[in-house]
Order: sequence, then C-alpha cells, then structure tokens
Amino acid sequence: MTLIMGILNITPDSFSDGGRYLDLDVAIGHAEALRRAGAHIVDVGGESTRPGAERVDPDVERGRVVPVIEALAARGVVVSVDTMNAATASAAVAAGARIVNDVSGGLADPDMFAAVAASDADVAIGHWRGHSTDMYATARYDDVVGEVVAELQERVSAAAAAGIAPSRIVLDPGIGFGKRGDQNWAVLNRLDRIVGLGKRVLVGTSRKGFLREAIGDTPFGADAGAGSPAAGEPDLARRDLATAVTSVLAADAGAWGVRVHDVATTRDALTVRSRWREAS
Ligand code: PMM
Repeated sequence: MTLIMGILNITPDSFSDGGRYLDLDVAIGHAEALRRAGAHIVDVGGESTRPGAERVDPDVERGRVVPVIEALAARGVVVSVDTMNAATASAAVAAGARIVNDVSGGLADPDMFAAVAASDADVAIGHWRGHSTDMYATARYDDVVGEVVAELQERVSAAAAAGIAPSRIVLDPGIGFGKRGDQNWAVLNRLDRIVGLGKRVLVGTSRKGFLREAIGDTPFGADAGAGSPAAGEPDLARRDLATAVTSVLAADAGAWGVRVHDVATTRDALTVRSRWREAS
C-alpha cells in the first residue's frame, strides 16, 4: 500500500495553501480533514520552500509547528515535520513528530543529522542543491538521473556517519528543488533508480510548477460552470488531478509514499490502481 502524506503548511506564503492554517484550531481542523480523507501521515511545515521564498526565523517556525504537532500527536495522528532546521526538528520530535522531513537532506543545517540521530524519528532526505532564493541556479546537470541518485547516496552516507540507522531513512527525489520542468520528468521517469537504492521512497509532486507547465493553468473551459475558478486564477483541480496521476505512477514505480495537498483525489486514484493491480 502506498502511504499518503497530507500537507499542512502553517505559513503565510506557501504557494497553494499558504496563510489559511496559521490559527491553531483551523490547522487542527484541516489536519483532521486530511486524515478523514485518507492521509496516513500529516506533514506539518512552518517555512515555505516555494521558489524565491524568504527564510523564516527558526523561533518563528518552531512557534508555528510545535503547538500543532502536540495537538495532533495527542489525537493519535502520525505527524512528520517539514523543516530544514535541526532545532525545529528536535522540538517537533519532542512534541510527538515521528518523521523529520528535510527537503535539504541535511545540507541546510549541519546539525540536522546529529539531531535526528539523537532521536528515534525517521528522516526523509530530499535531493536538494540550495535554498529557494536561487533554486534554479543549481539546475545544471549532465545526467540528471545519475547525479540525483549519486547525491542521494552521498546524503545516505552522511546520515549513516552521523549515527542514523539505515532503516530510518526515507529518500525523496526533491521534485522542483534545483530542477527545471524536464529534469523533474526525467527523474520521475527513472524513479526505479532511486527505489533501487533500497530505502523507502517518498515523492512530492503536488501542485508543482512542472505540472502546470505540462497541462496549463487555466480553467477547463469557458463553460466550466459554477464553482470553477475565476479568469486568471489557477485551476487547482487540474493540478490535483495531475498530482493524482503522478501518485499512481509513483506507486507503480515502487514509491512508499506520496506527499499531496488534495488527499481525497489521490486516495481515489490509488484505490483504483490497487483494484487494477490486485484483481485476479
Ligand atoms: N515539497 C515541498 C515541501 N516539502 N517535502 C518532501 N518530502 N518532498 C517534497 O517534494 C516537498 C516537501 C514544497 O511544496 P509545498 O510548498 O506545496 O509544501
């Protein structure tokens, strides 16, 4: 079974759901809705990683995520914390987070792997080449798949050297991080190479720019009807559908989990895939 990680961004500026969940009760309500929709894990983040985003003070980040994580863990929700800061990771684990989700794979904060090693949390290591402010400056590859695989392997070695047991490591190709549209597709096309590293693999494509580049970003048609986005507004339903398709393809390639905003659509897509695959 492919696990669904539902996204809860407690930030004023994340690109697709930002600003809505800064209030504690609202955040908890959304997490409960993610769980009802089928999320196995709720990923709580207090710093946006969208291209061009400003860094957030770690104290501000901690203040955003810790109360939410405490409340969710008390309700029995499996929580991951989306952070690049070791201090935030430690505080989040103390508050009940079971997975540290570091899109930078320990590169942004040199203390991250030691903090994880000192805890009993799992760690998701993303492929990353630098902060969002210069996200695409690093998107230069001779062999994008080979380089992503090699750089992930290097991070696994660093995590192991810090004392993190191999079984606690999850790998993530870091879709959209230091990669342009076609480079993301190339990595997804060879997701089997990352799965072949023998770790659980997590894939985050949800609502990302490379999907918009592929399918467009306008409503389905002028007669799309009531409830369709206004002219000029992005049609998130289209990106959520595209996300659900990538979830199915990631599952086929052996992914352990997918990180999504719209849990229900991806859950339905994964259920249909299971019926197809498991019928006899
Ligand atoms: N992408 C974002 C944030 N966190 N975590 C993992 N493990 N993988 C990702 O691809 C990933 C992530 C950026 O997206 P958002 O701003 O919608 O949360």
